[in-house]
Amino acid sequence: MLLSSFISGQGLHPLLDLTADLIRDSRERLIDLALLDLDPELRNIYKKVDGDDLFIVNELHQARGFRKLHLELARIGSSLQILHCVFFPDPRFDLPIFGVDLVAGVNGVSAAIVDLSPVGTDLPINLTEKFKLRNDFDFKLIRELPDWGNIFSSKVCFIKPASIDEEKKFLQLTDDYLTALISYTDTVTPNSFDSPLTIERHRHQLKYCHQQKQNDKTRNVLARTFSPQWAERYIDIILFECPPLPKT
Ligand code: BLA
Repeated sequence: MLLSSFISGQGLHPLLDLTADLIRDSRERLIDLALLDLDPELRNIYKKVDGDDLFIVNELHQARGFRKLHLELARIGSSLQILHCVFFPDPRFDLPIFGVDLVAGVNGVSAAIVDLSPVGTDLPINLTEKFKLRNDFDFKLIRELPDWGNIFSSKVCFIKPASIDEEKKFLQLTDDYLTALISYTDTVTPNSFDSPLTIERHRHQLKYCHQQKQNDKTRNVLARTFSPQWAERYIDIILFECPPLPKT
């Protein structure tokens, strides 16, 4: 498979393909969207293993309200496809962390999770009420969160889609969360870097990254395909890096 066709989405499971389109379209609505620098070696990763083409494609941006918008599409192993996306807020803004992870194998999507994760005790009430975010999801196969998943909100949806209709419903939910977050972002005015509120939100982002790093399923897949050292570095500097707060 050509890298160009992979980037454009061809050869991906339709739910991953449509979710990537949705994320890219939503990202375009953010103010001051700009590309973030990334080592070219980590932007497009390609490897051939036992005749299989492996790709990881990373897109990294920033925007008003967000220190890092990360979308990753990966084909790892002969049949595993992954969409990973996290919008990390600028801690000066009272915004939750948007995250979505889709894992597809030979038997379709096995894991689909989407959340707006709090960076305080709970999600901002103005966000949940104004946008009527609900959590009475109607999916057949609700999956149980692992122990490290205590970072997610009460609005988290973690399922194995049971049909194409359920895949569409999950895509709609992802759209609802992104639309709510982006509209809400425009209404938020930032605090200063040294505000106790900013420091507390930064602490929650550190915790989010720390907990996500406990996900051995991600680590094992990367370690098997590349190497344990490579996997550790990739998780630390691309997936869940959380730099210290700037002084000004
Ligand atoms: C599960 N993540 C998984 C699984 C794999 C990966 C193989 C198991 C699938 C299954 O149980 O059906 C692999 N995910 C990856 C890899 C990358 C990735 C290799 O993103 C990146 C290169 N994970 C996230 C984010 C969330 C997340 C942002 O990266 C949530 C917003 C959640 N993934 C998540 C959860 C599980 C999972 C909760 C289930 C873990 C478990 O059941 O123990």
